[in-house]
Amino acid sequence: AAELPSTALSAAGSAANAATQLRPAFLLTGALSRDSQDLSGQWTYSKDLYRTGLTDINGWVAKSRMQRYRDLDVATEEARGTTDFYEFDMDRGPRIAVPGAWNAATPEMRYYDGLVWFQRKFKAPAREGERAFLRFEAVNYKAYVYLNGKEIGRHEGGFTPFVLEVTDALKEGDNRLTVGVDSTHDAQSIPTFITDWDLYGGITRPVRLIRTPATFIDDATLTLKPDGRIAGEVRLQGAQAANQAVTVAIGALSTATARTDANGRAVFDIPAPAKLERWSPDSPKLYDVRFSAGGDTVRDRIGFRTIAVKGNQILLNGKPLFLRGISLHEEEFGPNPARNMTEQASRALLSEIKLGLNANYVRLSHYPHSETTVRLADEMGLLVWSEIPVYWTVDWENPAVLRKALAMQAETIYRDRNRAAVVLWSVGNETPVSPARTAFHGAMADNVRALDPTRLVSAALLVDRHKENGEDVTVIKDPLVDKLDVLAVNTYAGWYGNDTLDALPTLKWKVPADRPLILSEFGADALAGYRNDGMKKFTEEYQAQYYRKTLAMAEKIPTLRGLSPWILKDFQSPRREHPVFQDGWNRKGLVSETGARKQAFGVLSDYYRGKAGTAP
Ligand code: GCB
Repeated sequence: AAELPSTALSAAGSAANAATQLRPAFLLTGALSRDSQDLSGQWTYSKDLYRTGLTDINGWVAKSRMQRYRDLDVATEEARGTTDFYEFDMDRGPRIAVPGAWNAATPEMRYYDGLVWFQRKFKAPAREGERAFLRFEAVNYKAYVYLNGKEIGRHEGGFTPFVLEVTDALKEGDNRLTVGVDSTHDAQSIPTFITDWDLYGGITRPVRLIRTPATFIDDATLTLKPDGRIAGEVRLQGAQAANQAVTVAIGALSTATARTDANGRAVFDIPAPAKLERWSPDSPKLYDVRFSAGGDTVRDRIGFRTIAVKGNQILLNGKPLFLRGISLHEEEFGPNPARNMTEQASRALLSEIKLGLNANYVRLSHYPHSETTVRLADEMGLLVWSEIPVYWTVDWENPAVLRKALAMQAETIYRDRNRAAVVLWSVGNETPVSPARTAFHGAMADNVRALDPTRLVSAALLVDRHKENGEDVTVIKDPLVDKLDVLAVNTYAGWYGNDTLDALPTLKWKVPADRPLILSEFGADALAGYRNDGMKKFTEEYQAQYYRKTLAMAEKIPTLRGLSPWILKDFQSPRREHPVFQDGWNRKGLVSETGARKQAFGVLSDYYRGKAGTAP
């Protein structure tokens, strides 16, 4: 979906069809193993709050004097004494580190929400017969990409990668890359303009210039089948893509060859390797895999495991599993975060989860996290729940919005489907039940299954609490459950309501007996260091006791197969403006934004230590 999605797709449309339509023109899934030029570093930027660089108000404003993407050096033009007039100069603009959100660039940029132009120059030596692509790992939220003054493509969606071919636009020597980034969210964006986290703007993840041979491997994937065989698919693009021999080598385990069809697609069905070591959180074995075809090779490190649901059990490699997890937003460190997920930051967060909390699972909320994080989860042994930000309210009736959601889902699945860690695709979070919303999510669930039948589908649902014969009963009243493999609910009894904490273990849960359930969220705010035994909200004591009581409640749900409480770290949220306790931060973290562990951290860590190794 390198283009802004435009064609409407009816919610009733065939999912398999949708899956084919949703394949982006280029994926370059093996990008990280390829010959590439990292365009990270200092770029210049120019604010454009009125979007003058993009709009021409009936010719009233001469657009050319505002077009930041023009291939010219304004200072040189001025020195030449031109009569043309420019109201920008990208070369002399302020500097900013890419990747990274602009919010940390200067105090005035912290709350800037709108269009910003970014530019950098780079040299690209000509390479005969090769193709060139720009791969953006994420631009939040819309991107308008120009190379040497020419529009190369656009993209919508702040957390997924996109690839644009630049073979013809690239020049020998200096190239001028300009990217307009619009962070504005509206009623038709995903997410919309209301969330409970900070909507950062900018080129938030790395950008690379990638070279490939004329015919190249665009996509290559392997999965372990339930019978122990390994299924694979490789897609070539280019003039020589048809009828090519493709080879895959899985470490020293196995080598297989297949030929591409007329569309450049080769499929593999590899006999069960005798000595396959399966991937699991306890033993996150990854194999070095090499795919080659013609003159092209891509590498990946792939783990092999199965995931399934049987009755109300979740089975990993055929064995019942309890998901000892936590929810996670991307890193926000200190008072002026830029949300740039470095490998070091990601490793520190995942270590705190795996080693500090004794967890085997992480909910990567509420959007696809960086590729670095998902790859580290593979390497370190943490199962992953992955979601796209179809969150709270979305314009359910609008086919164009559905199409955006499906495209975003497809980009996520194509990016991560070689990651053994990822076991659950979620199609939504806390969306109020209505027929239009259920049809929307249903289409998403069908789309996920068409794109990836090997993983489980879930959604974080709202619960319904009512009195039944004098008892306080919690149920899931949501027709979407029919579309899900694993039920998941967010519950905040004891925090947002008036429940006393002692009441929590007495609440009755009436949930389907034949389906696994996860508590995808529960949590309470605490300001790190605020201590008081009087069980006041926002104290560490209250949060710790809330965890004890909620865990006692959870123990009584017979189909409970996992937990991902809300949340590892305090995170910025413009909705949270209590001046004493919040000050712009959601305080439900088990650690503060600077990493200080609160009392509840120990409660959950002890609980998970006790649970480790015990099947439900
Ligand atoms: C939720 C949302 C999450 C919020 C959390 C809260 O249910 O899914 O994004 O941050 O509650 O703190 O209220």
